Amino acid sequence: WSTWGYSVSEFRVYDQPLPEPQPQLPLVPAPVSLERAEGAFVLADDIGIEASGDALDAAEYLAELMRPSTGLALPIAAPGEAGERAIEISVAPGNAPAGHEAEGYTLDVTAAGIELAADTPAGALNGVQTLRQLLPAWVESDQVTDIEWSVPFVAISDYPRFEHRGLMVDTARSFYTVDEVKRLIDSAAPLKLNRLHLHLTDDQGWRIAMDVPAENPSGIDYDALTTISGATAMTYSPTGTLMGTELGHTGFYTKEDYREIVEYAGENGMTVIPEIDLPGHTNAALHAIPQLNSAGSNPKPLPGETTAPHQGTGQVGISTFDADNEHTYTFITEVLRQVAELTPGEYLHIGGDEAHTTSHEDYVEMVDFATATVADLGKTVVGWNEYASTNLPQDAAVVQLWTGNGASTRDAVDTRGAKVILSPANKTYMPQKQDSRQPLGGTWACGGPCTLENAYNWNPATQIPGVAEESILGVEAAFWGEFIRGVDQAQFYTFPRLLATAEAGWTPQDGKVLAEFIDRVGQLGPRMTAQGVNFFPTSTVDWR
Ligand code: TNX
Repeated sequence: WSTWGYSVSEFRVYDQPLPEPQPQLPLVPAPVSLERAEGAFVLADDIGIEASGDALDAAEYLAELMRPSTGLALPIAAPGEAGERAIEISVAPGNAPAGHEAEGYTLDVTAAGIELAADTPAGALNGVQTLRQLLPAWVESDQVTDIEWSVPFVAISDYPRFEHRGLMVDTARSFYTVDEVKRLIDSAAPLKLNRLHLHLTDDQGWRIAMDVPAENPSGIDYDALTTISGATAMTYSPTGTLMGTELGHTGFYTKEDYREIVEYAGENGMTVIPEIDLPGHTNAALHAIPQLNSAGSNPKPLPGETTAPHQGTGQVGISTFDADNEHTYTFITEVLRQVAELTPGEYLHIGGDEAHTTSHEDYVEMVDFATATVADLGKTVVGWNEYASTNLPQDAAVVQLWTGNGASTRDAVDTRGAKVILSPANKTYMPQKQDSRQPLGGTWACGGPCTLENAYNWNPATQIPGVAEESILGVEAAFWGEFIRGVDQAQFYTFPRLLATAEAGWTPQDGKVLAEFIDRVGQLGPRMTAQGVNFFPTSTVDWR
């Protein structure tokens, strides 16, 4: 008895406190199925990573993540050649949980080693992100850290609830450099988010370089989009007060820059979805291209101004292309063609929101033209929910819902076979205040603070009455840029609520328990700190 540390007389069965619930592992999003066993696999100098099938990218991603902090060599070897105790990553048919081949994986950690198995490289990367969260938080450090590197024994079988788990970044109101976008990708990828939606154009700026085509009968100077409107940004509110704490950041991506983002996102399991917003939110294009300014185009000068188009205020719904101007269609065709060329992914987003100065008839004419153009380019079109009222291509359109009761979105699902991305403002709008300690941001979406709990407590399958789970492509956090300047502020508003959106996109509804989520978020604090993610210290979370 003495080896157990107590004597028989101290051992009272009935008045002992109940055992503490088993502490949760710090996994966000929570996996579909997780079994734990007592003990942990301890990494040592002799550990190597074995890659079989198409697993090399995942193996290298893991090695590059672990080498700086562990100081281990972690050589990558062929199957069976990394010694007795290895991390084995296998990509082969039949590995993933049945029915979840695209992104599912299994992860088994035992005394014998670590085995990660998936059907696809995307599934293997998802498993790597889980393994990452099972390693000590210091794995996020870029300095060698002298601790015991261990992974708890687990058997995990996992796959996403939805195909689309996105983050939208508004680069138009305030610009993010390529390095800043990479930092945002670095902080989103561990959450298994797999789509990066870049809002590239708006009233206040145009962020993607376009070439002047060889054949250019309309004489449009496409360079001016960025030489003129790549040098503007969101600055003041319509009443002239400074939005945010500093002037909006200006800039634009060259095509080279943009390809670099697409590639980096791809390495991190994220597909880039570019958005060219039209026919509203087009002030920056109207400002740069004289041919687009004709009788039916807007904006009008704002009160107190004498010249149009105006730049740089937070006013929305002021601008539109002119449906009766042939250059409108030449411009849309050329821009979408060049953007499609830059886009290996399946989707092209054409905005379509808040065209408040456009008649419905003109709106439909321009949006129908744009959606047909995207279809001709071999891409699937995405647009904000306003565009659900147009003649969307059959079985080839995605509606991104941000506002309203979803009636037109439901119609588009029923009559056009559209799929839906859910970005309801009151659940997924990141620049809204989390609590009153956040100085910037709006409160309109939630009628008060948009709390972490609020961002967690919803069910995508019941969000739009009459639109079932099968029609939901996924969820997306929308990070609008009126108030926000740079990555530090971006993360301060996006984290930790982005964790709630990531779990809404991944974890089955019956696996979601708010109290457990809040506990796991608290456990991820040190990890985000070590990674340099400037998260907001939400007051309801016990941050460790
Ligand atoms: C509405 S959401 C917009 C954006 C703003 C956002 C926040 C949507 C499709 N359009 O232009 O940035 O509200 O103010």
